[in-house]
Amino acid sequence: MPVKKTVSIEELLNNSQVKRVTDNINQELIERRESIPPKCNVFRKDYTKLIEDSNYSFDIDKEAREKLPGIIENKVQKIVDIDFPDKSFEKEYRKRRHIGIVFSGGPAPGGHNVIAGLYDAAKKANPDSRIFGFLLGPDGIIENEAIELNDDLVNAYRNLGGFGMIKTGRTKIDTDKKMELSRETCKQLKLDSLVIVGGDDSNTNAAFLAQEMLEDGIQIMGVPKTIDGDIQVRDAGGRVLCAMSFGFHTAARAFASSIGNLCTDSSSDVKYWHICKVMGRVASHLALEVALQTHANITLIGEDLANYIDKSRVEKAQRENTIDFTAFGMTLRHLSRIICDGIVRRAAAGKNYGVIVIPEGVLEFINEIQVFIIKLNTIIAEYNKTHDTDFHSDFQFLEDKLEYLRGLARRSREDESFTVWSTRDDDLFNVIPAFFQEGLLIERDSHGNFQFSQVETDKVIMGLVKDHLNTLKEQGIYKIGVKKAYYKKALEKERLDPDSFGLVIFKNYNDDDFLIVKSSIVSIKTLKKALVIEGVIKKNEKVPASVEKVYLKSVPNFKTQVHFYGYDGRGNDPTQFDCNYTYNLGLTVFSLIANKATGQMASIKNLELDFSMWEPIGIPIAPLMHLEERKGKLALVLEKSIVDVDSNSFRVVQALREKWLAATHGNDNYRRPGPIRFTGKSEEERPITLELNAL
Ligand code: FBP
Repeated sequence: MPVKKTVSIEELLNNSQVKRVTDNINQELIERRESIPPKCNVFRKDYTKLIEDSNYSFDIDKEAREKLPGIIENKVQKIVDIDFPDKSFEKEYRKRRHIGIVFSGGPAPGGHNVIAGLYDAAKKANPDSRIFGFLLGPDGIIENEAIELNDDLVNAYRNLGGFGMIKTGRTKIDTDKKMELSRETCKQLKLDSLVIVGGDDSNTNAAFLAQEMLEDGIQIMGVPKTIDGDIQVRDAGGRVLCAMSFGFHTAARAFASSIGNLCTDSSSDVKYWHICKVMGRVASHLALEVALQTHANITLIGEDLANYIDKSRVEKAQRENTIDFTAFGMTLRHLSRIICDGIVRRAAAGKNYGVIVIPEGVLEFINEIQVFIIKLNTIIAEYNKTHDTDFHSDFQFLEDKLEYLRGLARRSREDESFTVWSTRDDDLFNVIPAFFQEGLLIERDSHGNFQFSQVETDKVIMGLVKDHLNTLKEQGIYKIGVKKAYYKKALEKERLDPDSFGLVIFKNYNDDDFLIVKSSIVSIKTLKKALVIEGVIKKNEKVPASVEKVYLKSVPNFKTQVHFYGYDGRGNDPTQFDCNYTYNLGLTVFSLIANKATGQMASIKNLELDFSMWEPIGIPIAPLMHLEERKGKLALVLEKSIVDVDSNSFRVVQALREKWLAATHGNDNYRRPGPIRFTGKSEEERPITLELNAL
């Protein structure tokens, strides 16, 4: 026998094939880095100018007018190209600039292309212009931690996901001190302009910085980023100015690709319900898009639950001449009942498996939970303000926090005017499972937002679902339908008469193809009892093996697999749509800068249409601001856009819900979105919600 020579590990690692397959650089990466997204028509020429479009109007908040006087009169700006600029325009456009850019908040696929678009446009206008990337988010501005971007760095990240080039952070520039330090940094770097790529809070920050730095002549621009898809801007007349933040499409497609695979797996081994929590701090846009992409059996949409009215309760109250306030808005208990109903109906059709999509922010729309969140936000903010310390550092353990709340409840008994935490609140809070109490009390993020991604929303809901399913099982309501043909074959094999047994065991023996065991039969004992009473077997006889086997097939075992889709999709490399969208947002930002705008957010209209119809614009941020409760007090912020239950996309999902639940004998109606592809014709073009809503 020939002796096999073992190669040394050094030799192995030096082997060219080993080197090739273990290299960090693979083909997909090479293709992504080399690809330059197409430019919108207006950017094909060397110069662009801005035209104010006064057709758009906004309902301006009084507070915004007072706080942001320098930018409140900003208008929507349409970007148009120019062939022959005059000398002074050309000089201004091509002047040597220092531009800073920062990522703020959670990563969203496409951010690097915003930088690439801005960098390409700025360097094209003047190769001596310098672009600085602030490191680790707004902290980089406050602490003057920045790097100068160059070709190598920008080229290394073209069309790639994440915010790895300069990283990100969630710090908010929300104090005079931080504002002053930021201004200092901008002056030290001699910045002409600063671009903030972020969500609603970061664009809010951009507006305040724009106002603050107006007299320094430093222009501040925002770029709408967030996978949550909740920056959607319309004017007062409802005309769409920004249909979707960037990163949404990629994240939704990434989630849908994995959840679509779960639909395939689930309908193959037919034994699991897959519970998929998907990101979206508040709004359910991502869950809605996932529903459209995958046709999962059950998708909860928070905004839909908030609108829920229990008609039977309303009618009962009307009959009694009273008002039942608890009839408005969904409760956790009722929600679990709705999910159970879907599970039980599918089981009856022989499908004790499926896929449920739960948006991470769903609890925000459950009235009873919302009340707790608001109350606890206020309590924590009040505590921090009065004690000038941090609630979470002072009360590190759950028991300490609960004790503090108990103290507040006692205070409410002594002082009628103290209503923020009553004895009733305390009692209700104490019946919540400890892990959920802990979840509701977790540290708020730096913007004072409740961090839904840290709460096991799915565990809360599914805990109730499991409990109720057990009850339904005991009551003989939750049963798996057994195919009649299978039943007959099994009994005939044992030479038994299927009809005489069937009429005793099943409630629908003569009417259906899927047989449901009678609700009175919940064990082998009760099965035998029924057969004996009807005289099909004798008292001293055993239940025939085939009958027992069929019965056991009808007994459901509710098995779940729990998944969280969030950070994975957020880190995905961008879809073609997001690559093109973000690169052109970068070009848009430069056009706004070169045309002396400030306090504007870059946007592209007509995203739902063919690329040739995309229209870059600047949206004034200040007129979009309104007052909202943050950290226990009212603050001017950009409004988050939640799912509109009157929108086409929601109405379509609502109308197809029953079909996708597929609680019938036929096949499931899953859709296979497949993976995100960078190249190839089959790549999905744009979010389905976007297309539907634009119809
Ligand atoms: P942004 O709004 O900053 O883009 O972040 C959105 C998000 O991904 C949410 O979907 C999620 O709830 C949250 O960030 C998670 O935050 P963190 O990254 O701090 O865990």
